[in-house]
Amino acid sequence: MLFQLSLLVKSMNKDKIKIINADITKLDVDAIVNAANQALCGGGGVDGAIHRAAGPELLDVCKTLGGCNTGLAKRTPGFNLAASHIIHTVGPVWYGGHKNEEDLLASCYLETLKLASIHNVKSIAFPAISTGAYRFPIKKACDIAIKTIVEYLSSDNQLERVLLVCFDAKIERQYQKLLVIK
Ligand code: AR6
Repeated sequence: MLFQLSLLVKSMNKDKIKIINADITKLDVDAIVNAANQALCGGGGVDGAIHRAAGPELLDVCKTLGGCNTGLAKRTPGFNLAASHIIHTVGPVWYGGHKNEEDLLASCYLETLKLASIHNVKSIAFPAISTGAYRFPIKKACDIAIKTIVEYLSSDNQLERVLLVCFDAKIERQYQKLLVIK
């Protein structure tokens, strides 16, 4: 699996994907992705950080969106952020792998990328969705993130830069293993 992914990554335009250690709220990209909950009402982790940095208008707009199902995505403006767009996606809670969690996580990345394309986004930053409060195993989550992004990029000409934002050394190491570029 790891080997296949590495080959796949090597066969595409690798420069488009970058792994960075950063606070996602500080990034100057067209869109940042929020690992939200179904109510889209703010929370802890990256969701809390994004709401604090974007300002209270974000919650006001989120409240009008009617929530978001797991595996889907909704867009708001970035308000006080440098990013023009926030794409809120709801990752699955990990229940041991018997509740379609892997497909739902892949769907988060895919639906987010599709929505980004609709809004003409050229640069986007993803946190490691579901790997915090939702307890998705890190290796599986990183595999799914990279595989889904790489597949999407292979048929998309619009996105120029995808940042995989790490807040945790284990996640950074896992992404680095998958994106070995020699
Ligand atoms: N920048 C980048 N990544 C971050 C940041 C940040 N500022 N803060 C945390 N992370 P989590 P989930 C990383 O728990 O697992 C919320 O309460 C973090 O290290 O934010 O999808 C929501 O409202 C981890 O790798 O999201 C939901 O209820 C990753 O972001 C629930 O948590 C995701 O961790 C969603 O849980």
